[in-house]
Amino acid sequence: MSIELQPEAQSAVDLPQLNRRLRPSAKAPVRIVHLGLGAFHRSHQAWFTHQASDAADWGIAAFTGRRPDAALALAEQDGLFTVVERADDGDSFTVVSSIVEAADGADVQRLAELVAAPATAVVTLTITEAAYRLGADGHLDRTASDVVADLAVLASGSGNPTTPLGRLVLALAARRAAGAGPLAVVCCDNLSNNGTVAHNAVAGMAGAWDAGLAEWINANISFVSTSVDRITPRTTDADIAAVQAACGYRDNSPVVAEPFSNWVLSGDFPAGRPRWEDAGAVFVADIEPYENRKLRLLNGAHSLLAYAGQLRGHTTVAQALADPLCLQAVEKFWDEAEANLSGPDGNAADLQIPAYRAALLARFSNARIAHHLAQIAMDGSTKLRMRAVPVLQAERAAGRSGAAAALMIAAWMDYSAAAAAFQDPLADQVAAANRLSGTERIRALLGLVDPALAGDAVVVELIADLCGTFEELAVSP
Ligand code: CS2
Repeated sequence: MSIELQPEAQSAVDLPQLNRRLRPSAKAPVRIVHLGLGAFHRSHQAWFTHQASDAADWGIAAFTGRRPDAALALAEQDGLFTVVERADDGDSFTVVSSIVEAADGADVQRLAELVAAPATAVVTLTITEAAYRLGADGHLDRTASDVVADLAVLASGSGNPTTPLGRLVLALAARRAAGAGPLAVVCCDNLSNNGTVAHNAVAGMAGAWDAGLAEWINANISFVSTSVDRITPRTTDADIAAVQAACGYRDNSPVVAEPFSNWVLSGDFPAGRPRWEDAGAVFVADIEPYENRKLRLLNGAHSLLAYAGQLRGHTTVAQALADPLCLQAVEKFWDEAEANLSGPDGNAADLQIPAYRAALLARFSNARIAHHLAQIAMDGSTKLRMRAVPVLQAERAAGRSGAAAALMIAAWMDYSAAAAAFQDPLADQVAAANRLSGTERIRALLGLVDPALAGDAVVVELIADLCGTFEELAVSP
């Protein structure tokens, strides 16, 4: 009797692992240091760098955030990994070789060594919106407990900082001491004016430690603003198995992304940069119109779907969008957002919003991308400040209610009280606010997102009325 082996069972044992022997590719010299080695970095900045015509000159040393796992896995493969571009009608696979060193973020000494190296020209960041530790005034919150702890470490001159900001500040101090000159810090997190935010956070942290370092940073470090875009869900075991089956090798770090990708950048690169434009990156003088379009239309709809969709019992973006109640809420929010967007040179038509909206509907509906709402729901108190608050404020200033933007905030509030696992930098304060009731609860929760709005009785009442809109089904655990 013969036994037929399943192809997966065979491949798990027999297939070779992806590495630079299996796929020979020279390691480019490190000229980019990245903080925040995760799926998005791999599908976006690493992918753009890999596609650049001068890729052979630009290697990335990527550091993880809290855990070393992603670096350990990637290091086993000499930095190689597969980008799976998942379209409605099938997958395509690219082995990306731009990451030449993957390191544990806790290895601050290596980080400092690389940032201080004269060859290093660019530091890119995907450290999450919340990691910039901005207070409601747009400046570094020096009272945040991890900021306080890192400042104490920096002041003592012994031990290692644990926040990405603290680590970067220490590394920049090493560059200053080495006399290695200017470089560009390129923020790739979804924040309005993200270059300014990164500047305020880094210079704020440096200044609280050493005024001379802050001055040196202001004079030598260019903070480039960017709008980054590529839907990239977390990699699953099924994705790993799919790569194995399709590519004939084992890859412990593949990343699945939509075919669409976009990168708009604005700012100086005093020590040079790769030709990212070869992969479609766009360099502009005024980034704000593009950034606001992306943050409010794409990310705003994402947050709305994350809270409304989960309250309605959905798990993924595509599922939530197929629910007419969620779709209607998104369309109404887009109408409000669109009314307050202005284009480059004040010409809103240049932003091609109708086409952008249609494209977003198509991208969100890609059911082959399982983009989990729970992943998007994280860190809502920070995200809503960029995604809902500016639209609500603009609508109020124009004499309208801003009800669609307010509904996003109301859905977040409902979700914060119902979610089995609520992840947020202000989770403790949110839990405390949720122990209050009625208007007091709404005001306290709103105060965590935007204190000024919490002082507006009309807005508080509007949000109180909107709470409960989506709570027809319980949040799935
Ligand atoms: C999402 C983004 O998780 C989130 O907050 O809105 O990660 C989004 O998928 C990307 O910005 C798309 O470019």
